[in-house]
Amino acid sequence: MLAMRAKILLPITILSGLITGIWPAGIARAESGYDAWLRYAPLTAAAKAKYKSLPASVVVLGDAPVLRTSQDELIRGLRGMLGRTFRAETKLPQESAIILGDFKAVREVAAQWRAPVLASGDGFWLTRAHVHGFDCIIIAGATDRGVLYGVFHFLRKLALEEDLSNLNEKHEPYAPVRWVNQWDNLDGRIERGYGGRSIFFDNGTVRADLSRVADYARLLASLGINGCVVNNVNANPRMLASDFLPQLARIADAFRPWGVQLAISVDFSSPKAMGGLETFDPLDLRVAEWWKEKVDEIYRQIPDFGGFLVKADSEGRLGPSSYGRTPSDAANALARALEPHGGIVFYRAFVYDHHLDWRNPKNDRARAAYDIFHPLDGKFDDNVVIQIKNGPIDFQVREPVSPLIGGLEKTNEAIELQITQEYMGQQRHLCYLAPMWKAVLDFDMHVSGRATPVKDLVAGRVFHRPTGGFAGVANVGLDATWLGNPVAMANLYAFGRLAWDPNLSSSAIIDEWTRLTFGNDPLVVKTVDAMQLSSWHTYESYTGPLGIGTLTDILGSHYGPGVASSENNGWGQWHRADHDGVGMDRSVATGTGYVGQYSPAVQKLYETTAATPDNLLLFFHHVKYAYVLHSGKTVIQHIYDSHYEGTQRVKEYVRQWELLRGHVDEDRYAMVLARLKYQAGHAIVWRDAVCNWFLRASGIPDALGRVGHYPNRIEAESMQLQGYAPFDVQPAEAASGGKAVECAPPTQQCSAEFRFTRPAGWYELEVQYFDQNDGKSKFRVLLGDQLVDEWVADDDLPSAKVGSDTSTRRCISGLALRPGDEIRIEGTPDGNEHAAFDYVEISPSPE
Ligand code: GCV
Repeated sequence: MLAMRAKILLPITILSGLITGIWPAGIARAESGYDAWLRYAPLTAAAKAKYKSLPASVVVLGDAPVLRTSQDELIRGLRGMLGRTFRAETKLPQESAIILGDFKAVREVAAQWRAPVLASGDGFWLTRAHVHGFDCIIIAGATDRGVLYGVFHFLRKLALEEDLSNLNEKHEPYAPVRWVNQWDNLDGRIERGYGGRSIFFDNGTVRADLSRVADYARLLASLGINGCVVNNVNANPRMLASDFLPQLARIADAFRPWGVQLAISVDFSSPKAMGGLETFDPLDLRVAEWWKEKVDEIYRQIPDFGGFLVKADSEGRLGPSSYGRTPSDAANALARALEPHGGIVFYRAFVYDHHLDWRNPKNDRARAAYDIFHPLDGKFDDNVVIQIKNGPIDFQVREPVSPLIGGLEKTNEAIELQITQEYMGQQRHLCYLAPMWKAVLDFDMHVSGRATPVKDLVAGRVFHRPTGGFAGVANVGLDATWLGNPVAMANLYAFGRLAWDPNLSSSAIIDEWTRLTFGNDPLVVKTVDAMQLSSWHTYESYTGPLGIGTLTDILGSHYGPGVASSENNGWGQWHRADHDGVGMDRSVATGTGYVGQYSPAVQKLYETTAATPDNLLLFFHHVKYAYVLHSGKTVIQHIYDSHYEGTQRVKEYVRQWELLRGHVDEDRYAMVLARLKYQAGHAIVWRDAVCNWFLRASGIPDALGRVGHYPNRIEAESMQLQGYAPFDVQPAEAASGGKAVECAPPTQQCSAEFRFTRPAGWYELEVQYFDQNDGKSKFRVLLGDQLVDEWVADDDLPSAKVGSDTSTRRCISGLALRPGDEIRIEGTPDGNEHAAFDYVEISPSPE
């Protein structure tokens, strides 16, 4: 009878959980990843007991939208974690309460309470005080936003099960600018977005349903992010059309309750492209007037509008150079229109010539930002911020800090970091970027011979600038996980936390994120923290080590390996690898002179090969393959070894994650496992492509004999083929042996067969096949007549070609094989995808 009751009760409990959002602790909720770090999952009984004496009422002092949001959010969070519905009050009750309000309002109800001195806006103070004789918790903000940030901080403390008994914490943001950028196009696609289509736009208009936008603003606010540029820097002039502005106003309405300011990217040629003028010369009075009227029109509809982001004279975008004008002429024209309303212009320093002559060894794209903007220092208005990518090239896996960050003393600046993993595995590869960002933010530029870390320069603290800070290119989309993978959300989280406080450590941030995202189970926390913390270095090892650049296909997807794609073109992402050596000579003495853009102390670090750290050697110097690193290894052997080590580490991530089965909800467990397995296969594609390319270029073999020797592989082209035909893959290193087989029309089905000749035992069989995005071909693997696996190649990888972007691995584990066994791969093509595959690898099953 009891057992029967339990059976009936459980579904009712779950059902009521669904209705109220309250879940009993210990029952794994179905989780899509949508709630990210704001899950407010039920705490354990022990933790709940700790918070038993929390006051039952939440009083908000004031009725501004952000304050109302603060109260709702606090009640929502407490209900989720503690399973209790706190009372919402607008007046002090005759009992203890949690009081929310700005400093002034709190002071009015609690005469003896003294507001702290906080240097900058949006700070908050969490404390306890006696109010009308009752012990109260006070969440007070310097601004309404500060109150909301205080609420999120308080809820985070609960989720992390921290002690609240001696609550007394003051926090304030490091810098005023803490913005995200989205590269969303009006048709709904997102440039370099890997989490689905735009949450803002579809088919040329703003979406009717903006509930996702409000949820995004909530995530942003929980980190203290206060602005969002909603459209691509490659901006569509239509953004400024009069009939479009009311649509943008709807986005601003969705942001407002969360204290997030709306901003937009603008096409600098808009006065001409959509404004009806014959010019967009920033010094032409008609153009200035046009911007002024347009900005006034915007503010009439969006009074809290944040400002403009501008990409001009870059990658084909029109800019002031069309009229012989400078970036300061351009930025100031816009800034003067925005200034009366308190708006800001973010002018991107990503200005360079992408038709550089690669034959000239003195040409260097890395020099461009400093060469262009440093001479203009002091010429920008005070409401202009120069937005500078962290490195001088373009979000590569490792770059030195952009010298321009130390090159502006009389100009506001913001650092642009990329959350979306354009060059870092596009959310299919685990790559936690906080350690990289920290290395940048903590780097001392030694400007004027004093300690000037990047975080202080961009925050405007060194030269006492009125504004500045942090911009993160987020590119979240409609995918339930926002970024396309739950573990990639650690990067959005880390960006927000660092923008608020760049002194936080990568490990403290990931520890918070893991616990908020997956719960406080020590095994989960330890495992996920360790994987995330090592993942950037892992990614670097099997892609582009030693500062060479990511080595990806820079002319296309920026995803799979494409070593040669950087060379012999005007884009300037050169690594200059040839038969003798590799790397760009950027020294002052013999190279492009780029090193001379740094302060003397930093120049000393990079000018000579002897001083340069190994991890940036090839960014700064051209050396022979036999050059011996500080580590004692030659450059070529380091390239080989790091690729093998990185690949091995990803394989271990799979094993480590598998230990979490049952400790993480099934849905996210499976999602992350699938991604890690994929990554383990794609890391091998990277390893082989890069190592074989350098083996061919250098002619120097791998001392450990691994590169070019794959004893466990059976190449598809060497199998007995029926219907399948071999072909050359371009570039050759994108396939094992340079060849693959395909089942081209009109053939409907093909097979490739081989005989197993090794001793009897348990084996893993891996099929390396190509999953293009223009078809869904089918594969079957048969052992004799027994079907041992089948699958559809239906992933949406970023290419329609057979190559390193699409090369994918399917692992069939635990097969009992006997000498003489016939193994057959059958492929059924679909659309333009011809069920191509590369090889089969058979290795003994791990113990
Ligand atoms: C939005 C890189 C990216 C482009 C991007 C550009 C930029 O080149 O590949 O997609 O354009 O940077 O930051 O403007």
